[in-house]
Amino acid sequence: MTDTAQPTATKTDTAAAFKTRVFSGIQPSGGLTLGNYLGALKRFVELQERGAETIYCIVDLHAITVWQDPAALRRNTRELAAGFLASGIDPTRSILFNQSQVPGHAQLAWIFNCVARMGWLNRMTQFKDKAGKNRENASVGLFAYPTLMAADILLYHATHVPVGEDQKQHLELTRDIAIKFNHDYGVDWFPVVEPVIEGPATRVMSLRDGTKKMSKSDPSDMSRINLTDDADTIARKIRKARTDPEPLPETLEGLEGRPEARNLVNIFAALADITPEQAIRQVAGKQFSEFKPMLAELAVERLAPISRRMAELMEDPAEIDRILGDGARRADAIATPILEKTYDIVGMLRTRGD
Ligand code: ATP
Ligand code: LTN
Repeated sequence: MTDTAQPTATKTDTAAAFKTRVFSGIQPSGGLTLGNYLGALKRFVELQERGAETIYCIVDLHAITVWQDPAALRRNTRELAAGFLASGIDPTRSILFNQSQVPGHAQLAWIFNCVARMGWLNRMTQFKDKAGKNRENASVGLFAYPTLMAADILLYHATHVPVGEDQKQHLELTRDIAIKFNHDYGVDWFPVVEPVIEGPATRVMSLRDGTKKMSKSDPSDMSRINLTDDADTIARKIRKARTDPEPLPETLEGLEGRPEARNLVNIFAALADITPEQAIRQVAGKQFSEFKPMLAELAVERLAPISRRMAELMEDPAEIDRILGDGARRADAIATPILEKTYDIVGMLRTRGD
């Protein structure tokens, strides 16, 4: 794979005209959860290890669609960078940076605000969930969140986007924006992206309610495992996780209608790097009183080195800043020609000559 994404576009074969390039983002809006790790970070590392060209972004502009205290935002941005690095992202093989350091994201988002339709954004379930009952009081940014996300991806002509299940609708919108832009301007410019939503943990559920996503913004800390939780806290949260009174079934079909049990089995599978089928075979017939300590031990074994490494990295914020700065420069070098060409397609006059 090379580091250019200039399409050799032919009208007939768009997919083949673009090289594989992976892009994904995470918001620095609080601590990382086990959901973020299994649904996103762990997958990001796997793609890096497979040798794909990988670009990972800390989406600070997305974070401010809801209020963020400035000092906390700065700290969370560095802590999230530490989370990426501690999980195995190698800043020499992947590009790691924070979104606001590459101005093209906001610039392309504006163009996409003029491509996307109000009706499309009105259907976004994340907006409805996050805005809650009082929509009049939601920020305009929260409504336009998906156009900025489309810009993140298309600014690099990314072709593959690993995310958790909850982001599927936003990726469909990204495809719609690319298609409409190409159609409106009569070009074959933006690729139609492929969502990469794979593995046993695309939707890790809350430990308190197996029908709700594990979320960093859930008011109950007992609902989630944070990457920074210590061993005792992880064990206590798993011990107290909601379950049902039945022992674990022999087959995956037996988890039907048992969302909490299914969630714990899926988490076990993802942490152990096995399939849910293999996981259920290992734990079939066990009571939760036996399975939960097994799961807790595995979770501590997998997460403790990550949280230890995060703490070490946080002791040297200057090094984190250096890595993000270097990543931003490399990202910008890919983004700028794509943005310039996009402005040209749209008809923006460029006369500064610099
Ligand atoms: P919030 O829960 O506050 O909305 P979030 O953690 O969903 O925040 P992000 O930080 O932007 O939002 O998510 C980063 C990545 O983690 C995305 O790819 C998202 O799909 C994934 N992710 C988040 N929660 C889960 C989960 N419970 N299970 C699997 N993947 C998840
Ligand atoms: N909306 C995503 C975060 C995000 C993202 C992206 C993910 C912002 N831009 C581009 C993939 C590609 C979320 O998880 N809440």
